Amino acid sequence: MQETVAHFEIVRHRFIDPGGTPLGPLPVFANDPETPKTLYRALVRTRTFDAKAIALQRTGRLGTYASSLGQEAVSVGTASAMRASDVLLPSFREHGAQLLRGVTPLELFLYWGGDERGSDFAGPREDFPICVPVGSHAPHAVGVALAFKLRREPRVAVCIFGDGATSKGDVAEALNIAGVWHLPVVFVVSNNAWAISVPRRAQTAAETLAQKAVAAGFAGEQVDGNDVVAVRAVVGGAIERARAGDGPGLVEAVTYRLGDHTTADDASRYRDDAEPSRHWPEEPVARLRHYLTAAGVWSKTDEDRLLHETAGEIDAAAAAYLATPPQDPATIFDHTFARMPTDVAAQRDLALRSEPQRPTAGSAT
Ligand SMILES: Cc1ncc(C[n+]2csc(CCOP(=O)(O)OP(=O)(O)O)c2C)c(N)n1
Ligand SMILES: [Mg+2]
Repeated sequence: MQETVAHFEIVRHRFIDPGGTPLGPLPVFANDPETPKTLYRALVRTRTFDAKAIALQRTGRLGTYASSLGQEAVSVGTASAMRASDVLLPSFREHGAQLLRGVTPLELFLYWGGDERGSDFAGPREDFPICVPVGSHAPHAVGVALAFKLRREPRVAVCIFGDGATSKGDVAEALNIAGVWHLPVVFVVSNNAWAISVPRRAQTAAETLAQKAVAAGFAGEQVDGNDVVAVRAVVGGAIERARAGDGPGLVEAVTYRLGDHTTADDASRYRDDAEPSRHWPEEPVARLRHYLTAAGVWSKTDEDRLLHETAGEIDAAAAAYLATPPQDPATIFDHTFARMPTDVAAQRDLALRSEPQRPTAGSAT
């Protein structure tokens, strides 16, 4: 005798096609055109920040930087679905989420310029700093969610990481215990098809990354990660279920990394240039602009004004960053050890004898 003891299926959600055409009724929040317009402004602001960061790095004025080109909708859709009191745990490509949460462009420039004061956010004080060690913030998200549960606070921890991170033990363990403890945490996988030079198909034999949640005992679903309306709706649904006590959720946002992995990478060495060209027509910014234009709520004047204002804001932040005196190099040494080991003390002396400088090339993420 045999019987099927478990079933699962993974659904992919999409509301607006790559040409900007709605595929059916949109989520209720999109009824008021101000909401998609706000999402659009956030997408453009993110892309503008990104371009400026790359320009600064290319001219030796920023450290290594991880571009979010093409992935802005994952960040913006996710952050727009959160309450201010929720906690974001980003990896290193979620500039759009951080900016929408109230981290300033100046703080982000400082961080990517190697100045840790950039992680001391004036706005979202409880959001976590950028996490470069891949997937290592997933267990932290579980800890945050456990605290919320123990304190009976109606808050949700939202953790974003990449497709590559889903192969890490940290992520598998985090998903597992989040399921066991039924915690208010939502994991968003920004599946951009690559983990540096490792393609998605070499990352796991699983058909989807969303089904990794099924193994941990909770729901996983996919969303078109270049459709910001869909990301907001689907991640928002998972967040509100978590807030209501229904346990964790996982959303695999299927997107594409249009740029290099970081400014320290040259993707043409391992990726056929034809591949990003194929994905450009699906990118999220033009998609939403086409939707807004066709809906008659966005004009060329609106677009010109937005580009002008956003460039002004980001240029001013870049100027403020460049005008910020570098942190005293002694601070690197002074806050790590209660009692300074002698070899570190010698390094400290050496560092203090050289002129403080902005990094021209940071270490690769
Ligand atoms: C623990 C750890 N191992 C290796 C690295 C080097 N590294 C940086 S990003 C990356 C790939 C991450 O891929 P993915 O999770 O898909 O995120 P993406 O970069 O595509 O956004 C690797 C291996 C790291 N930062 N941390
Ligand atoms: Mg990736």
